[in-house]
Amino acid sequence: MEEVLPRAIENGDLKLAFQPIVDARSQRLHSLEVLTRWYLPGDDLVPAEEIIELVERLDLLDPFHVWLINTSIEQLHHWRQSVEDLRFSLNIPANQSHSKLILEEIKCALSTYGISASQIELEITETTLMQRPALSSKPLKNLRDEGVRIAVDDFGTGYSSMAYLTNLPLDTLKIDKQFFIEEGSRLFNRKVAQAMTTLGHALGLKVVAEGIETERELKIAQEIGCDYLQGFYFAKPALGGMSWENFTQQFNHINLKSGDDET
Ligand code: G
Ligand code: MN
Repeated sequence: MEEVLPRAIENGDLKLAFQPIVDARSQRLHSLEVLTRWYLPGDDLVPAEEIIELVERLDLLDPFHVWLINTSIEQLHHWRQSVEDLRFSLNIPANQSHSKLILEEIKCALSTYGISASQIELEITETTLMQRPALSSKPLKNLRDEGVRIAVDDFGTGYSSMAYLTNLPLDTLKIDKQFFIEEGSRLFNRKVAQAMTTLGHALGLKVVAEGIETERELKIAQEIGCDYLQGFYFAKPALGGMSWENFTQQFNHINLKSGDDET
């Protein structure tokens, strides 16, 4: 795999999958999270965490992110002909040293297709964000000055400093799926998810509940007051490269009338 990854990026063997994020009240489509998929010959799927781990180890972060940004924005351009205000969320740790390249690449791809920066959100895991929080602020501010939104991903799994969380330029808090997937300690997780939602709102952020798989979990996340919902209840991540009409046939319980749900 180590030998083939650089070529996989060049040859387009990496694919993008997209999973909807839905407005909690209207159940309208809010945006799509973009996820990387790599199928080896024989159709074996390399787990996403392994791709990222390999990309980092082989020092391929730059070419990988250039590929990810350009391929995503090209897909956004195609689907935008069906949904004008479509938004994408990209998993890119743009608080780190290569943030300048990321910003330039995003600006360039957006201008090629005439897409607004406000249609792009970058998701950065809580763990990555808090590794060197003092250094995160400037690159994130540069991105936000361009209009790109910033989300904290997998919130609740890392070690957030409340002081930094208050000061970093952020828009969205994505509460990790483990707090919504119902198993055993449901009551405890519900209270914790509620507290995290309150915290997110106190910080002026939009709150996304990840891992919504059932109608009960949907109800809980709505009662708690999450703004947006994501999970298998609505759709699993699915490959792009097809018409919007065919792609959205894989959605469940999503209101596809064009959205006016703010931001
Ligand atoms: O770390 P991040 O939140 O970006 O993770 C997204 C991953 O979560 C994807 O790989 C996706 O397949 C997975 N995922 C999305 N929705 C659900 C869900 O409802 N249940 C479970 N178990 N996993 C989910
Ligand atoms: Mn994510």
